[in-house]
Amino acid sequence: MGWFSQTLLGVATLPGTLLLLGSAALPLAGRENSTPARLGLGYLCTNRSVLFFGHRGFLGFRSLYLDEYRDRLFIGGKDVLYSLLLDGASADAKEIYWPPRPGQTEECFQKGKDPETDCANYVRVLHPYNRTHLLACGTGAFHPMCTFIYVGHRGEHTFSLDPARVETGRGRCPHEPSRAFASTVIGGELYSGLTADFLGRDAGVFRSMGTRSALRTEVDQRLLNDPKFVAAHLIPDNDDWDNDKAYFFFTEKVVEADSKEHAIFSRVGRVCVNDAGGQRVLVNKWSTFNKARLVCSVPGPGGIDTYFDELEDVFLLRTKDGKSPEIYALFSTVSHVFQGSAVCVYRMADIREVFNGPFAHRESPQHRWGAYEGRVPYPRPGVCPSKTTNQPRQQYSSTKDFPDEVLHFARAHPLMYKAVHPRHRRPLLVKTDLPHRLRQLVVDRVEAEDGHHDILFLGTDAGSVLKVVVTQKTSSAMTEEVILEELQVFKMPVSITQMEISVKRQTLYVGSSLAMAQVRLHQCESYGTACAECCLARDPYCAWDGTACTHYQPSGKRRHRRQDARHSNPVHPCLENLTVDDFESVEEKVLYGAEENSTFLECVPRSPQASVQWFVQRPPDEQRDEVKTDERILQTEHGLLFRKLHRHDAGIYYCKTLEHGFTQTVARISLEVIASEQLAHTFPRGRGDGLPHLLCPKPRLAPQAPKTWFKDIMHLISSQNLRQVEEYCAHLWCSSRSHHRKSKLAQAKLVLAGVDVAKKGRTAKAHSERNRVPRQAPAT
Ligand SMILES: *[C@@H]1O[C@H](CO)[C@@H](O)[C@H](O)[C@H]1NC(C)=O
Ligand SMILES: *[C@@H]1O[C@H](CO)[C@@H](O)[C@H](O)[C@H]1NC(C)=O
Ligand SMILES: *[C@@H]1O[C@H](CO)[C@@H](O)[C@H](O)[C@H]1NC(C)=O
Ligand SMILES: CC(=O)N[C@H]1CO[C@H](CO)[C@@H](O)[C@@H]1O
Repeated sequence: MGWFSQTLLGVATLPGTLLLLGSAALPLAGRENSTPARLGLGYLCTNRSVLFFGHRGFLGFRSLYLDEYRDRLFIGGKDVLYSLLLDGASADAKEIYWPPRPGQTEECFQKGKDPETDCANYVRVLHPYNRTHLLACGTGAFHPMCTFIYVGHRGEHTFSLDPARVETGRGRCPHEPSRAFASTVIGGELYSGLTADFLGRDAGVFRSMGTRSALRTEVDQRLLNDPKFVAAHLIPDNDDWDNDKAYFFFTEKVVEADSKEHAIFSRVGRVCVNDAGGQRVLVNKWSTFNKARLVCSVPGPGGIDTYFDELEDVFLLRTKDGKSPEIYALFSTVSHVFQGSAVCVYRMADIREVFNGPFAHRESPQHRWGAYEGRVPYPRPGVCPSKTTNQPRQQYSSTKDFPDEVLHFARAHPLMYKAVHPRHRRPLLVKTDLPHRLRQLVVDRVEAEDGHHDILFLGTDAGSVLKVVVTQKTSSAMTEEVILEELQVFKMPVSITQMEISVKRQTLYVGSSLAMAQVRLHQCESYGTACAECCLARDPYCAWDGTACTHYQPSGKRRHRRQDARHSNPVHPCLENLTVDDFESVEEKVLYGAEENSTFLECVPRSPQASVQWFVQRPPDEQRDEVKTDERILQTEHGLLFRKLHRHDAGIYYCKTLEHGFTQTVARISLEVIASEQLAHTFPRGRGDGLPHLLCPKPRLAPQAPKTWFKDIMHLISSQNLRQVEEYCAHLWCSSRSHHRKSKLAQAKLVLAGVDVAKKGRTAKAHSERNRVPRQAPAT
């Protein structure tokens, strides 16, 4: 047991509308015409991802630490911890069983918690602690506990827990298995933002472990009002360690809003790492805590902005010096009007400027909030004690030396007056009318032929990950984004709760409560076998190397790489191979249709932006004519549907796609029409009233498909739900692989050849379709 390679299904439908910045719905000045998203889809049944369910088949995944130094992946789950070698086989996984302490499960149950879901030890904290140990904390059946895990030095694979060294986890780890919280280890101390009591009311920012006395925020709604913590990070200010600060990203209920419109705001809060609390005031409490609002909004008509106030996730794109990471934040709306998500990017310089700016102030709860304009005591609250504050005349070497006046002011003015606005004052990405919510965000900055691109991986609450490339237009601050892929990582529609990226390994680690998945960042060969297709995919990870679409490495030796992520214009990079008379270049498939019955010639372009044209050649005629459609012959998104086949429909059908001047024949189908008289002989009575038919396109490696029945397909098509057809096919192909020997039924003459058109991977989630797949031919 351990890692399971699994099918990764591309999803056929375009996932919602991508609003380019300032689209019609949310207009912005100076917008450019939007380019529709192009989906580059993975193969139908390839194993691009590998799943780990743990040794008991259910992981209860809660935490993850990717250790690129030791080349290991540490996972915290329900009563369990794992250590996996990143390059090793699953057999190498080491496990530590870590259940609640004796008696805790019963106590948890007696206090009215659910024994199945709550009364276990969910490992929620997993951080590197020092050179040999990790810090791990678990909920301990609503009785949090922490311990150190010995993981050894680099090159070793040891993994052990000393049960004698388990200590309390209160203020370090939540009681609940799933309540939002954030933590990080800085200098052997744990910084955490959470609710620290059984009832989930005592919210605060805590510091514990290490040798200094523990600190926390005071219980005061002005400081934190029902917060939901999302992330915690150390971000140094400058080279002086004394100025190091821990930043917390969270949402909370609003106290300062003058209007009642927004009940929740997103915040960035920070404390000095060397905060020691006050001497007479704020004893063992933070004396340097400040917070500011994080704004992510889109200007709308009539000056009414659309706000994305619910912070979902934060990703730090680290710079070399570590002081100015770019902060990518994923938000969703809590508005009743529409559902949507947005990604905003913040610069540390802007965040610091807000913290250096005026404090928010109001005389009394009846007054309005304004900027504090009086005298601010020295050292200014929020400033860390350092060489600057520790001058011969004013010796403030610790927050314990700060005058009471400073601490009183700090306590009364935790909030900054100005809000932090994102780069360019607008989101990088806005997505609305999505079928599911975006929960997690990871960013990879990729060097490509034409400069760098930000690739966003967005984890949904439906087990999938969207891969989106955001490109800065050279001429302006405008951005353009393209959804490259939607990867269905988990078959069940579970929420993705954590994602980590290894650029070194070109792998994404995706966690949901069920399992943990490793997913390759790219699969360039899936974009097709032509230069133009590779370029049209616009995936900065991929480029045409002269013979195939392969992973692009900027340092690679190959000179003549062709790629165009910025413009999606294949004409430029793939000039010589554009206009090809390739009518005969694809393999011909034979399809039999019964006269007077309906039949379907499938052809799905690899890109939804391509337009499709059908041509037919009716022997002995040499000429290819464009197929004329009418109410009998319909051109659908997925192919040509003959509602009632005539004898004269027989011929060779060509499906050609056109995109950005790039034309390509993607299917060549020879349609033979079986006359009604003939048909009566071929089908013995009782074999069904339909024509066995393979509508589903065959993936490359798939074996012969089991027999499916035309009736089922027609039923699905007539239900107007082509997505169902996709799902049906996905299930058919992905589930039939192991059974294929048996299913090589003596194929009757009329079991028709599959239409092996270019439908690579263009399929959908199969999970919900289990019950719909007929095991046998339907009875008549
Ligand atoms: C799936 O991955 C495994 C391990 O990487 C490999 O051995 C196997 O051949 C792959 N299967 C396919 C169909 O690519
Ligand atoms: C790491 O921390 C643990 C727990 O405090 C301690 O036992 C161990 O000696 C430390 N190791 C090093 C190398 O400092
Ligand atoms: C064009 O096609 C030729 C022959 O098929 C091939 O050798 C060459 O590499 C192709 N060039 C590009 C840019 O795709
Ligand atoms: C599947 C289907 O529509 N089958 C029909 C084919 O045509 C014959 C008569 O021409 C019908 O009896 C079948 O039901």
